[in-house]
Amino acid sequence: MSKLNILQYPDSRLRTVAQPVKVVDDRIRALADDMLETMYDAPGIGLAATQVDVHERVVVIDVSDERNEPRVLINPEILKAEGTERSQEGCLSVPGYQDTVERAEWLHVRALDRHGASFEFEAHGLLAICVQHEVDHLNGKLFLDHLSELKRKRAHRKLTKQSRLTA
Ligand code: GNR
Ligand code: NI
Repeated sequence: MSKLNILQYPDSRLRTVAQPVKVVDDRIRALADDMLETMYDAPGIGLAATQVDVHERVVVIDVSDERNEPRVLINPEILKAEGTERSQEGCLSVPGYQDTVERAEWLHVRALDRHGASFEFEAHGLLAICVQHEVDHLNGKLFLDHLSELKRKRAHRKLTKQSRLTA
């Protein structure tokens, strides 16, 4: 297992649309394990392959308090979304900035597991928020894209000032 480098805003590679995984093989399982290690180390509740510069549709999530419920979602699809809720979001690729985002509150999701088997589940609460946040990453989208233009521009100025200083 190894820890991977997390791309940071405004890196244009975060805008790449990830390709579906064709075969869930040892390479994909090793990627998922490295992503889990990277997520736990960060620490974060989710990570999309896009964030580690791999443009394939792989997501890892653990929203448990004990950090002992790793989930691997390959080719995740949101089949149904209902309701809306607003909550505070942050992102490992957008360090130092948090803001309120509106998301669906309930999801029906289908994905492949680490053996390539299809499974479905219902998500609400933090899990639903996280699934939507990670699927956005696979589509080249960031939570900042859900903010008003004014807020997005303010965030951009703050974040690019920050990365000029740490570059
Ligand atoms: O660790 C994370 N926390 C979080 C909090 C609220 C909404 C979404 C997230 S996901 C984030 C990790 C991350 O950037 N995943 O892409
Ligand atoms: Ni993120």
